[in-house]
Amino acid sequence: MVLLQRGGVKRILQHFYSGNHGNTKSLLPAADGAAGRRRNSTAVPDVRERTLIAVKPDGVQRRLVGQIMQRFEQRGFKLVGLKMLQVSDDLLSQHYCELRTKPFYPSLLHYMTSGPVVAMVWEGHKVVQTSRTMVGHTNPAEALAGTVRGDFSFHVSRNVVHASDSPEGAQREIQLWFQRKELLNWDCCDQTITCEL
Ligand code: IDP
Ligand code: MG
Repeated sequence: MVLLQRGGVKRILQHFYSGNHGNTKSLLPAADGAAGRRRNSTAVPDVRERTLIAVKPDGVQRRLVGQIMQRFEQRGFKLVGLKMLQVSDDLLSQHYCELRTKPFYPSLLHYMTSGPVVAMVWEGHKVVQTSRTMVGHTNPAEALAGTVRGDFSFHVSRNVVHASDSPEGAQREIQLWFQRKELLNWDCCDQTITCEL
């Protein structure tokens, strides 16, 4: 067995964090050189991507909140915002501004204000794209089994959950639904296990 001196271990860690190790690129920011200190969060911004997920009134009424949250936790994403609210018409009209001219818009507003919604912000590598895959097709009749909509719904008018559709859209929606102080920056203790090789 080879015993590594302290300096040697440090050099090897720096080598790995800097990405100079073939195909095994770290998803976390570069090390700052001091053991135990927080790493520079600007090196790989991708792990800080955020998305808005909301359990719609039908999902809350059907007590699906726990199962839906569990899927995001299980996937390894980090919860950074969570609240239950009765959504206002004003918030919804901004949230769904692109759908204002659709024939189903009035019934969509009625549906979304029919009871409480549980809104969440999840953070992680490619969380927007991955969440859309996990949530499934807008129309549950087209959604694959294994997706939230594919497992818990069958009609587009009651599709259980919302997920932002792009990083830009997510940013806009998060600002709409959450105040800055309602979002927490915290270190997940399993981060190096889920994000690094
Ligand atoms: P998305 O939720 O998958 O992003 P969007 O096209 O953005 O889908 O539509 C927003 C929401 O409007 C849907 O999740 C669904 O609740 C509702 N919606 C979309 N299309 C229809 C429809 O044809 N009939 C009724 N409701 C619809
Ligand atoms: Mg949408």
